[in-house]
Amino acid sequence: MSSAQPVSAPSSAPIACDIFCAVIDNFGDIGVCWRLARQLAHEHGWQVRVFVDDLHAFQKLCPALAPDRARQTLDGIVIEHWREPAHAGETLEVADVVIEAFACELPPVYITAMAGRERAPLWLNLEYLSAEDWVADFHLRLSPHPRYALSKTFFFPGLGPGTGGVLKERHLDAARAAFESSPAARAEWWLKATGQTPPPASATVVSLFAYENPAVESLLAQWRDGAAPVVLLVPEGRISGALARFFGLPSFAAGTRAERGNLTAHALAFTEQTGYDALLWASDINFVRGEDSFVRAQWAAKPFVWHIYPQADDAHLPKLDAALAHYTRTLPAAARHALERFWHAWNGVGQPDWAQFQRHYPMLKQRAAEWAVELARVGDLAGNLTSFAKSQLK
Ligand code: TRH
Repeated sequence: MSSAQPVSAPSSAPIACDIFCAVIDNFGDIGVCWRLARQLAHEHGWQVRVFVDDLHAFQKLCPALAPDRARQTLDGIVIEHWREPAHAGETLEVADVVIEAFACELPPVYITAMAGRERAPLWLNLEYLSAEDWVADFHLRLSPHPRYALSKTFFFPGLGPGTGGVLKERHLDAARAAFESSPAARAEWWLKATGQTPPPASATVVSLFAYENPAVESLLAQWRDGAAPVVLLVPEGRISGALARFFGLPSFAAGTRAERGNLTAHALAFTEQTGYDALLWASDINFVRGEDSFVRAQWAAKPFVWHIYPQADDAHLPKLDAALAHYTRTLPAAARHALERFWHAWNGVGQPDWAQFQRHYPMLKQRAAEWAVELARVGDLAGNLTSFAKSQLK
């Protein structure tokens, strides 16, 4: 767990910030909130408190957390177990900046206290990430409260100019460069994650973090029967059952290693959040899902395949295409189509064609590196959020 010191100490008292997070499912809600909390505290010197309703999901990302404690401090951040919708901590000290993550609805008692505060806090609704064009128009729009003299500002993450951007720690590129340039770091990572030495350069290393996916069986078979070796790294989770079925095993729990034809697969333990990036750096291609791992794959600057969070009525498909439009913008048509087809197949439309995807690998790799530079121009979300907050709190 990092314990970085604030790099830019604020000139006066630190800005106090409360983040409210309701875990809908999986790890993305708390994953995004915890990453943001750490950046606000460690990079911007804010005094952060996180209210979260599911400490068990949180503990998976942050094993140092005690899931039975109502209040604790970790990494300089106060964590409150948000036990019921009305709960708002022992005291009603309203922060300067209040972040309502993903429209989770603040406790009514807290909103009343916000309205009663001598100076109204800055109230931000942090939205889910979408790459769609409308996001830039809605970013920073205000929504006045129907009863109180309070307004909520919509803060939209995004992949394009005029949006809030996505989270990126200041140290991230340096950490990646250090890992990638150190054979010792790589060897140490492989030993810890798989108990093995790193595979030879002739193997394609693939990390696989996904929801249950009907396309996985076909893909596993293509890897098994392919001309070149594939080494698959699978953190324990929702896709593990499909791996077990494919290999005829009772389970595919952490520590399992299985081999068929040209495919070797390792089941990995789910690591704490700060350890996840190294898995992306150690791989040639990353399968990611949801929101936070999708962003991390972009910063890893390797070709990746996104399993988007499925929504009713296929509402997620335009979002998938909007992300593809950004990511593939400068790719030649053949490589762009191969990537589009593969992403679509991985999200239920068509069949994945690994050989076609692989053919364009060098081009996709180059684009992944360029895209990471382009995306960084939108600015880091925590930095964009703190600049906005400072402009409002002046
Ligand atoms: O877990 P996700 O699917 O999360 C979500 C939720 O479903 C949420 O409700 C939805 O709205 C959102 O997606 C869009 O995927 P995500 O966002 O990638 O979060 C996973 C987190 O888990 C991320 O912070 C990385 C972390 N992680 C680890 O800490 N260790 C690991 O070993 C792995 C594989 C992931």
